[in-house]
Amino acid sequence: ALSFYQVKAQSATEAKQGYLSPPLIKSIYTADPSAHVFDGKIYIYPSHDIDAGIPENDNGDHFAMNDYHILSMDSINGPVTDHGVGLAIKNIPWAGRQLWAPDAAFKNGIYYLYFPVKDKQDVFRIGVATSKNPAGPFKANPKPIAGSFSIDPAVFTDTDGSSYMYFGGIWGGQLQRWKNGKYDANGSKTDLQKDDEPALSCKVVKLKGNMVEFAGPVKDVVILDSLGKPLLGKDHDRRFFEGSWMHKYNGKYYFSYSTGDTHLLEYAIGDSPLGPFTYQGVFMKPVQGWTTHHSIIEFKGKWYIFYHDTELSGKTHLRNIKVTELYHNADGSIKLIDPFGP
Ligand code: FUB
Repeated sequence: ALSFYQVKAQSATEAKQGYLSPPLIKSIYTADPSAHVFDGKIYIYPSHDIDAGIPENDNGDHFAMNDYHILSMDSINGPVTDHGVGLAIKNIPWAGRQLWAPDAAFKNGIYYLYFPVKDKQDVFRIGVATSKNPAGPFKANPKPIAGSFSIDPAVFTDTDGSSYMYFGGIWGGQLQRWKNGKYDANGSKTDLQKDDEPALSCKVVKLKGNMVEFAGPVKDVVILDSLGKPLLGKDHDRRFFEGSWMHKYNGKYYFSYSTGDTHLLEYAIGDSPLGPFTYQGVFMKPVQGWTTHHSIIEFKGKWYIFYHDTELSGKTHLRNIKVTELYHNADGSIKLIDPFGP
């Protein structure tokens, strides 16, 4: 059997040759692109992949990143500027290892960079760093956000100015080890291991106006199927794994995520940023590489998805970010994207 983080059908050797889009930057490896429009320009907050010489394992230890580079673009097909190191692990007082997928937000003249990293006890927490410049450099707060855990923060600010953080990831992201509200170091390495019970949910929490604290309790992002039933643990083709994102379109809230071991990007729609959400389907087929992680923005009247694959390296931990247009159909559904398209 293939190992956990091994690339399957979409491996470098088996991948089809034609790619829908080219890498946005070739000088460094980048992944997990969280894109935002700040000051009329696109800023991208990706992971900065490196080869730390750590063998692939089921825990994702080979994703051993040490810093973030912030990128920007004036236009979708224009040049990409690398603003250099925006935050380094050595400047995060509480960090141990593995700077994983970040996100950013803006409020009242301050930019916020949210990042997951393992603390010195090897437990993933979410930290926050601030800057007056969207390109950084960012200064990390001395402690992680109180009450935070797991990985992949995605911060969405609604039209009423309220901000919400979605976060979590199972398997190497440790979400399953928090099932009783406390970290269980001896807990499952994968998921709840209860196939016929509801799958673990992504988490959501409202942020205080200061953007650095949770305003209330952490809640489940409930995804129901068309019959109103929760997705089950065995439903690896549909259940949440990691890499959440929220966008609002025509007054509806689109919660999107990766199914991880089945390598799909999927979405669910709700009437509130807190859910519940109704499962809709796949909107992006598997990319080359094990992980798939995206963000969605509107820019100058069009919608775009930023994503990654492994076109440059063929290695699952050395990824490169890409962008392509995303279309909402007349009925509100998202048109399926094939990364080897058109
Ligand atoms: O980049 C490290 C991890 O891989 C991210 O946090 C996940 O979403 C996956 O892309």
